[in-house]
Amino acid sequence: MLRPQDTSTRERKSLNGLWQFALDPNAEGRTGRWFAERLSDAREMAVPASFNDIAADAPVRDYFGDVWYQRTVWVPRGWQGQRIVLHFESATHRATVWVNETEVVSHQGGYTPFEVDITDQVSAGEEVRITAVVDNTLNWQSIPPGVIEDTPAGKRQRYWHDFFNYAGIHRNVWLYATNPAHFTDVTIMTDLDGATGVISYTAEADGADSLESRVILRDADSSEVASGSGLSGTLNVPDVHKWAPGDGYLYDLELQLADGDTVVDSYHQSVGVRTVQVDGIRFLINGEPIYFTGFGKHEDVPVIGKGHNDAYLLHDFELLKWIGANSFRTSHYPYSEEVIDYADRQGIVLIDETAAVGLNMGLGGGIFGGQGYQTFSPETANDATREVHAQAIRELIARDKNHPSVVLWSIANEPESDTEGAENYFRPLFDVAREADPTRPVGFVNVMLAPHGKCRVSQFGDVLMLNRYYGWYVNTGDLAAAELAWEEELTAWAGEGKPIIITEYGADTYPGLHSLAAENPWSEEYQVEYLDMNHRVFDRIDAVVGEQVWNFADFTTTSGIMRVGGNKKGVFTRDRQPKAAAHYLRGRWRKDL
Ligand code: BDP
Repeated sequence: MLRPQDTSTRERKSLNGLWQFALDPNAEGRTGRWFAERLSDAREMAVPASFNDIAADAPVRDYFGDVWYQRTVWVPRGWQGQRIVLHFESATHRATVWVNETEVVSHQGGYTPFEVDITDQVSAGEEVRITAVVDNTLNWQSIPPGVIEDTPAGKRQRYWHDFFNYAGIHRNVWLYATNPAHFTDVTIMTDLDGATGVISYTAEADGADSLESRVILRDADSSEVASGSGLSGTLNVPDVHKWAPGDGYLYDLELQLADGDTVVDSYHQSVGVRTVQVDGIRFLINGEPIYFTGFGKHEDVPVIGKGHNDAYLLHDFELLKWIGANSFRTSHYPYSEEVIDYADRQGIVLIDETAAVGLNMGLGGGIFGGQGYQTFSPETANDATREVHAQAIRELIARDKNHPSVVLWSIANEPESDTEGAENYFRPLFDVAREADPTRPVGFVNVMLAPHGKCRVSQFGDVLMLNRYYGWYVNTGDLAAAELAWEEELTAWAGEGKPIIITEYGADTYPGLHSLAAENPWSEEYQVEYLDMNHRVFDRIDAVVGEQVWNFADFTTTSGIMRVGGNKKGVFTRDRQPKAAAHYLRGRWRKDL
């Protein structure tokens, strides 16, 4: 699938803005054909945004089930004879869409795009009604998983991940037009031959049999540097300007379908020329070792929840630069494509993660209450779940395969990984990822419950990604004991001979809470001491090639006795003010100061 864009032959119309919106607590809308007319009893809802925090209304915030979005749109009159497509960048966690009374598409998976050709349902110059029912419930066959339980107080949605189940239409919605003959996909792979960049491209097109296909590569100044013909080929760029961490240099590859001198479809794909490789315990970009500095993040801001917002995007990247971070992980789901594009342009390195989080019934007894389920079983996470998970991996890679910023796929966060069930579940998923992308390393994020010697899934990964909380969940307040225990475990992992990225370490910190006794958890001083202890350990172990603090900013999660107004492990507060740890990290990461 290609991202909608405006080009000399393509045109988009944004459907962002205010839509009609209605909850459907009795699940009547589908059988009652709510799509067939204007939604009754509707309020207005912002798109893109999570719906949860917009209304001052607890039933909206905690709602689970179907919600309905509806709006009308005029199909531009100039689109006569064009192929017209309706495109959602995401709908969390699944959606079915109608154009007028015709059902046109369904999609599951809350963080990847879907689209449908609606040429036959619409006419240029006429108004159409678009209705989407979005269902945010989580079950054992969704990624992430969850369960709806009957309680004396009514039905409750439970899930096992530590962030709020924000839902709705979180990203852009587009109507766009192309020529009936058009490109449908392109895959770029890049390599280096000395100072020459080697770009291989493979495009796919529909209705293009009698057309000529060609490509033009331009540098950042729009000067042509190479060209080719055919749906696939290789371009060489002498003295290439490589994409590298901190240097988000991008070329533009224009794909053209031409009928003689007439270009009928033009699509622009940005290209960063770089290589990624794992070599023993080193992680190499362009043959040079990288040490990852940065964070696990969330898409999480006041009022709009997980809705994409350009201002926060820019501000967060400013803060990354300020603090000296070269990378982050899209914990715990694929982020908006705007984020990935911007990372490409800023030279920020990404670990790109699926939404497979919370597949672990061993976790969180104290945080989320006893679980009472077995993670992998015919009744819980089963073969059908694995197929949904496989599809989530394929859709993530299909969406993000051409982004130079993405250097490593994370297929899950902290799943159960110390059982035979886990091994059987995950082995084929690594194959799915490698088949979808033979060029990037693949891994998953290991949890503290499956330490070295117990984990049965790490053997499949190219890189070890570890989340550890020595000095927080264990050895709380005793950093000396934590340091010894942590170094012992990490030394054992180092014996695997793979690069290790510490993808989470962190301490909840209430901003403004200070303590002279530095070993007083929740204080700003403790967060600094805790991080410093971790860094002493990392610096003693060669195989550690990265440190990503949990978390960039405080974020909203489910309520619980271990959370005070959300998860407070942020180095910045939710409104992006620095805690003491931010200044400490800046001192460690900004080598230029
Ligand atoms: C890890 C999870 C992360 C949590 C974090 C924490 O990967 O989502 O928010 O711990 O406890 O288990 O803060």
